[in-house]
Amino acid sequence: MRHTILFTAILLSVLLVGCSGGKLKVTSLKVEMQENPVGLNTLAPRFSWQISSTTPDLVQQSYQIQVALTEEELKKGINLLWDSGVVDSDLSVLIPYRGESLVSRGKYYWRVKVNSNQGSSDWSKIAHWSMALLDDSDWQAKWIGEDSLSNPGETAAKNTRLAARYLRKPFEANKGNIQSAVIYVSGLGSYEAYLNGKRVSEDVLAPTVSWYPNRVYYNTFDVTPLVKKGANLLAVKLGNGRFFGMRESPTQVFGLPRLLAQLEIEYADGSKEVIVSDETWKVTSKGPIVANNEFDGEEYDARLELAGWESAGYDDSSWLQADIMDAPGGKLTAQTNPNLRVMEEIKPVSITPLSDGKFILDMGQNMVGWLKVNNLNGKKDQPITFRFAEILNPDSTIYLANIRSAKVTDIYTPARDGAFSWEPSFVYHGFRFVEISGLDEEPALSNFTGKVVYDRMETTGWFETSNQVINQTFKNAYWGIRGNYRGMPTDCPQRDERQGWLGDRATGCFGEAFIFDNAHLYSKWTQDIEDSQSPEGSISVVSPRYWTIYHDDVTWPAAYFYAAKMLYHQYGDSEPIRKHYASMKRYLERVQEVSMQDFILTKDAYGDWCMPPERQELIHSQDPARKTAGAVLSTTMYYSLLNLMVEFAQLTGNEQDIPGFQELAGKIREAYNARFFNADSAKYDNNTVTANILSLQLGLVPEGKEQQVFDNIVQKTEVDFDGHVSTGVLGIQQLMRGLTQHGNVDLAYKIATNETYPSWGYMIKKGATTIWELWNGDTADPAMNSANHVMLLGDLIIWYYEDLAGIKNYPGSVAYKKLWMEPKFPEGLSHVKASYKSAYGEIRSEWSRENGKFSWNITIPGNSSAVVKLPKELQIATPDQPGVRNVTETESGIEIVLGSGSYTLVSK
Ligand code: RAM
Repeated sequence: MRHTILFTAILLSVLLVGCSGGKLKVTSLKVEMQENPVGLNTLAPRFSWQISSTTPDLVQQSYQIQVALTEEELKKGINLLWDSGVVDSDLSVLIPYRGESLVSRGKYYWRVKVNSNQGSSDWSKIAHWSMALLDDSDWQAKWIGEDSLSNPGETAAKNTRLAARYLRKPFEANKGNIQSAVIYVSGLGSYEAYLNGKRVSEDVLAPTVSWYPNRVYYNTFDVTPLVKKGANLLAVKLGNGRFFGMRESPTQVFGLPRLLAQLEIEYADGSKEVIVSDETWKVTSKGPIVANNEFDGEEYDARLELAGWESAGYDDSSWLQADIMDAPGGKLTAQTNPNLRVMEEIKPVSITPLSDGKFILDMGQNMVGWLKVNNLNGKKDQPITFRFAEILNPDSTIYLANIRSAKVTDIYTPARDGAFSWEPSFVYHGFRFVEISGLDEEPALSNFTGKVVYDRMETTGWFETSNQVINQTFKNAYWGIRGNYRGMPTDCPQRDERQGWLGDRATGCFGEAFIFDNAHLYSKWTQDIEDSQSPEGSISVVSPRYWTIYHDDVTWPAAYFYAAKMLYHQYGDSEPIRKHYASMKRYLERVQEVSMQDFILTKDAYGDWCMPPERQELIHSQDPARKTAGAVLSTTMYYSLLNLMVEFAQLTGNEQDIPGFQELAGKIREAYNARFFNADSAKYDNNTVTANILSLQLGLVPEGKEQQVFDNIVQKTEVDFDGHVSTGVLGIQQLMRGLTQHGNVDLAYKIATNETYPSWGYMIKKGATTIWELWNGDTADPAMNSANHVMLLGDLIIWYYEDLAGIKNYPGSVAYKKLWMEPKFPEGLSHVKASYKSAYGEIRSEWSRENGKFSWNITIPGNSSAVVKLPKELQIATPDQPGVRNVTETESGIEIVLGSGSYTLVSK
């Protein structure tokens, strides 16, 4: 064993970064987890902040929050709407407002002051937030649009086709000096709004998608700098988005695009003016965007440009009077998850001419967003066509077989000879390669920019090791995850699907949360799931239910519960659990009613989806020995949901439900083991790794049998699969952590670093820059081989962070208030460098183990702490430095309790 003393004499030295008395700072003020948010809809918004100092072991002892209507009052401490008083507490994350009632449109200022074991802070900087429109009666605007198909080729049938709508409204702002202007706006499917020719925000493809019959989101923007005294012009462009959806279907095509806008201006004297969407607006669909469809692409005819339409002074006399449209039906709701944005720009790496005059552009990376064209030479009336693909055929042409019916084609028709610049407004593509036709000369790389588009959110984590397969897998995951955020987590970004499939994210959402601040996205998605629930309690495995699929299965709907749990665990946000508790309970009861027989859950739809098949050309395995029975999957996962509900019931004051959940869970466990467990061989059912690992990790294995079950998992993996993964998307959710927790991190590491099929490393070997849908994505039937799906990541990212870096919540702790840091050291891995920006601040873990030397840099943010555990063979000397709270030496190793600060543990 590697226990052979690699580290003969290891000395711990705890180095404090900047030991001298550091001033206590309060930073990163957030309301509802956002800095200075605009348009909140909760009456008890929650405050968070971070504290730091250069002296270690910083702990908050009390806080005081104050809220006022103006900065001046707040500074003076007068007319406060809320003064929390000094509250003895070490909590600094998600503290709810408890002051006077908040009102529609209200703008509020707040500050916080803390007391700590290192003294008191000053008052923080002043931060603010504003409220949205809280009542339906606040709305005076009407839904408007152009209520007909009036252009050639337009259709709501099959592959839908429709031109963008352009709407405009001149207005005067003459009543005095403008104090403030706020716009509340929704445009379905997608809108772009302009005030006096300027975009009201950089957001794209707004508002966020929803199940429109139940809910419609609107956005709030402070547009004070854009409104001017005198003549003004409000203009909006409407695209189809998911409202006039991409394919004919009653759950995808809800109606023609429509706008709801209300601009509220307040003058210095307190008087108000409200500009609303109504029949006085003008509309046209005869503009340059002659078609837009997220699957099929955008067609832009520059000859139809409406120069200056978005500014005052444009002659719109030929435009139509806007039609009043029906309200889309759903509850008008202030959107609190950020919209999509262009989050990054990349440059292509090569251009290859083909013999037929076309060119192939290589972005060097499978990305999601669109292509912007810069100063490209075109010819009058000669369309230039862009087709988007993830992969090339061997002859260098683009491979479109895996895109199915999506046409993925943008077309630009120049109005004149010469250079033009352009980018689409209402579509996005998943692509690495672009085929360009219609050019007379070879373009330059500088003619193109890849715009990477996804929900605005912070990148919170980075991860690097001494192993290149792990590093590239992490990068592929990073690109795949963000490429599949579109106001909902999608399965894929390129083919004619792009839906919010639940199963793909059940465990993945947790791993993703280390890399991206996905709190808002997932809490919004849990609402989509409830909005898509059937009256009987069934959950649609695609939510929002643009594809309405109620199977009453368990493994896909489990994502609802797992995502809510993730939000609590990772961010300390218990709101989604509270909000959806009743809906989750309804679902569990429904499934019990229609699927449970003798305490076995019988219904399952997808099996252990996408396990590596016995033949490389297959999508799904046909070999019964590889497949895990549906009832095994449903029953183990249902059992885990009941256990989660026990936790959720505790958290939400629903203790009365607990005995019922526990009793049912007990009976299910018993029935499951009676039916599927062979006590002699310690094998579940047909002994697949998935059957055994789910039973083990979800807690169904009879006490005392765990080791034997685990041995079967190892045996099967090593002998039958030569140290390779054999699971689909279900087994993989527990595999890496399971192998590690039961003592075989080396096997987990082998799986993580394999380069032969099936493995993440194999995908990389075959040129993948994202994660594939299938382990055999290069050889399987193109009907289902997306090159950008994230579901096969399973618990890999969690394993990177928790087990390799040792960044993990202490049992019972949430949001990393207290960490459990016990990295594992697989043979062959010599260093790990990880960072994660938690709600308390940035956590870092960087260890290296080389030539018998061990060194570990740890950073713990202010107001949090960590229990660090290292094995005996590292022979850690008892540390005695500031910040070290406690040291316990046991038979197995050493346990050190650290307060905040930066530490280095080194061997000699
Ligand atoms: C495919 C989707 C998705 C998966 C379902 C079952 O069509 O791409 O990834 O969850 O099937």
